[in-house]
Amino acid sequence: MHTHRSAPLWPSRLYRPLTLATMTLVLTGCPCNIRDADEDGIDQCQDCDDDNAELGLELTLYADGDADGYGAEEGKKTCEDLDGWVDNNSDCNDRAAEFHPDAVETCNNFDDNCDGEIDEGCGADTSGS
Ligand SMILES: [Ca+2]
Ligand SMILES: [Ca+2]
Ligand SMILES: [Ca+2]
Ligand SMILES: [Ca+2]
Repeated sequence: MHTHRSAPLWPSRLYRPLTLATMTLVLTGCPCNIRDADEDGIDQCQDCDDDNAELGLELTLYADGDADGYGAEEGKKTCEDLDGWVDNNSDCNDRAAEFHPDAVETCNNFDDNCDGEIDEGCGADTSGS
């Protein structure tokens, strides 16, 4: 026994497609056609302070504890450059300036060049036994 249903399960008038404008607003969080008040070339949506041309895009900076030019993991959002902070987080050891991605790997049981491998190219693996 089968019943043929011609009506959909829910009325189609409940389904209201988003307009393009609504979607743009949802995706960007801001209608970004707003004029750049301080004329620093950054529109109001992305400008930290659209009344101050000195302040522009929001930056994500990472603390560089050992001052080797490479930051460590936790970034923070800021509108201005900060002393002791850099724009990358590629330092694998932010307490030792000799360890960073441009360092030369040496046979010292540390990952000098931050590639995730300790003493690669050092010949015999001395770990274990
Ligand atoms: Ca560092
Ligand atoms: Ca370092
Ligand atoms: Ca290494
Ligand atoms: Ca090493």
